[in-house]
Amino acid sequence: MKLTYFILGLLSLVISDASGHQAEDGSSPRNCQDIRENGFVEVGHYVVYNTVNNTEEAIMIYCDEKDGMLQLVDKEDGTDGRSVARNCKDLQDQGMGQDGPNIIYPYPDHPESPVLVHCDQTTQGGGWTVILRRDDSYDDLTDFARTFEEYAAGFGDVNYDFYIGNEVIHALTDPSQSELWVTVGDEDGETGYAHYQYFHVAARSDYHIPPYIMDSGLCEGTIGDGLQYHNGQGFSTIDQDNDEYDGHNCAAKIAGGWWYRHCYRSCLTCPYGTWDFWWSAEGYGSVLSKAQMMVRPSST
Ligand SMILES: [Ca+2]
Repeated sequence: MKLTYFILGLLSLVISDASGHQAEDGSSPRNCQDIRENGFVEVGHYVVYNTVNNTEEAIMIYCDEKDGMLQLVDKEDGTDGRSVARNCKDLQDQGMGQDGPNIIYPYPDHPESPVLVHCDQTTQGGGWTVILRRDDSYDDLTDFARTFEEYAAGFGDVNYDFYIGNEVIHALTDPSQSELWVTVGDEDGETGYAHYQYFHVAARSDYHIPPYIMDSGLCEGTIGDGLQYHNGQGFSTIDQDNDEYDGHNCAAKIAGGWWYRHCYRSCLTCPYGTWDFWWSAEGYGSVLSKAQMMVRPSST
């Protein structure tokens, strides 16, 4: 069964990547019938395209055989058989364990809403959904001086530097327990990691409670615990001050969204080429040129 899913997973990715996904009349496949007319007859997961708000959005559906034809499967729960992969660990468990871009459905209240993410299926057994990547060696660097709403929704390109968005991070880390894997690199090529057995970002909430409160714990690795100082803090951006520094918005001065306190011991969203792009912990401190954060459901 695993092998079958793996082969079909590869097939669906081929469809999603190749120009050959277009139907004979030049349109993109919208359902299993289009897939079948494109010459695919295997049961499995396929990428099709739906028009949402006048843009084409890729979604993954499951096509089963019925009366000798590939069709959408109507499941007993009334859903149409779409993949239920809520994160990259689910994709790995379904046999779609390739590194790189893939589609997940992270929102339990909106299971029809796809999100394009980058999966790491290699590090420490894989199953990781990347939530942040910075790398100053890319040609076109993404600006991380963004508004609260931009940090909520996410920005950048999952193939390069990006922030997946606080709504997605909340969905990925709540309510079940999640692990976090942080890697950093500096100008001299030195790299290190921190593995948190616990990482959680709370809901957006209202103005009585700071939004997207972060908590983390049980850290081991080579760069120390740069998040501990920020535990329990809400998320601040250039246009929304949720830090503990009265009369001062840390994010406005530093220009990256983060869980500032008074102000920071780490900031993995801060501008490239500055001292603010920084990870500091007991026994470690470095100005960075690269950083990545990724999460997966806790295995314990
Ligand atoms: Ca403040």
